[in-house]
Amino acid sequence: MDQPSLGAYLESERQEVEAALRRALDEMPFLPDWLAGAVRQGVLSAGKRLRPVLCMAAYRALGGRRPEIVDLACALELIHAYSLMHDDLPCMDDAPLRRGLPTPHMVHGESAALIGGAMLIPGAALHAWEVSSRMDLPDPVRRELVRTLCRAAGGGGMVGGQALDLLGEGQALGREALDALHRRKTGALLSGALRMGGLAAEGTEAELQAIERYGAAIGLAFQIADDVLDATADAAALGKEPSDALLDKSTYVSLLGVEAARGEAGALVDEALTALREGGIQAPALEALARYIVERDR
Ligand code: GRG
Repeated sequence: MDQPSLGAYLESERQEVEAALRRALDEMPFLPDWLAGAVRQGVLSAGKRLRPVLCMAAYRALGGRRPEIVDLACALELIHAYSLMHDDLPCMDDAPLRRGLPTPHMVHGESAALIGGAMLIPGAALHAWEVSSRMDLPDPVRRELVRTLCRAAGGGGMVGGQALDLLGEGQALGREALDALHRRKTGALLSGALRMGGLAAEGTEAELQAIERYGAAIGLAFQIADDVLDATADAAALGKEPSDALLDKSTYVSLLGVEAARGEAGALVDEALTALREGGIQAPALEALARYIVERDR
């Protein structure tokens, strides 16, 4: 896929995801007015929608054709949205800016960002459960979808990674510790997104393994690219304040330097593409997404 086609593809996927996110919020069983502002901003402000896009790409690569996949994929974005709302709170990164806007707690108050974010966690699991029923997926597949989402988001995944991240502030982490942290904090949800797409398409075990190998590699590549952007881009381009140095965090840039970090990210993209090839998965969208993840400018 060339650059203009990738741009058009990402834009059309983003629009489809955002329409589905609006539907997901409309279906929330209880969203009082005082929480709705924070939740709507957390979910609907201008994100890249990478996790649902990866999920949909994996689904289609393995032969899935149901249009409801976008609704299923939104469960991942609901988890991602809560994680950003909580990550920005004063007791976490204390961030003033996200996606070019003052953060949800700055606009709507800390209680609304905290409770609204918390509401999205079970909301996402419930959403995945209900959409998978509308997709007529067999019960074992539905259970595995929700299990994959919860495992990726939980202590063994994103939240566990966040805990390691907080513990690591002010310490010089080595490569192994940094990889272990980011495989959880960022990688688990990205790779869970791919597994969910593969599961919904009812892919074979070998296909799921290949798609997860791809996911693990691009998950780490994403974080390395994020560290490079944090060190090299300014707040206007990023839509958020660069924060790693401020919070005294170990990063791939502090460990390797910008050029070597870029090299590592490139090598991980090659690893991801090899996983697809060796798994016999022909997927121009997944190939283009792997490259986009390290070449993006925000
Ligand atoms: C507070 C109970 C409690 C738990 C904390 C907040 C949290 C759980 C985990 C956060 C981990 C986290 C923020 C991971 C994401 C890291 C990351 C690189 C986010 C940016 O993702 P993009 O670039 O963002 O996809 P957009 O804005 O495009 O969606």
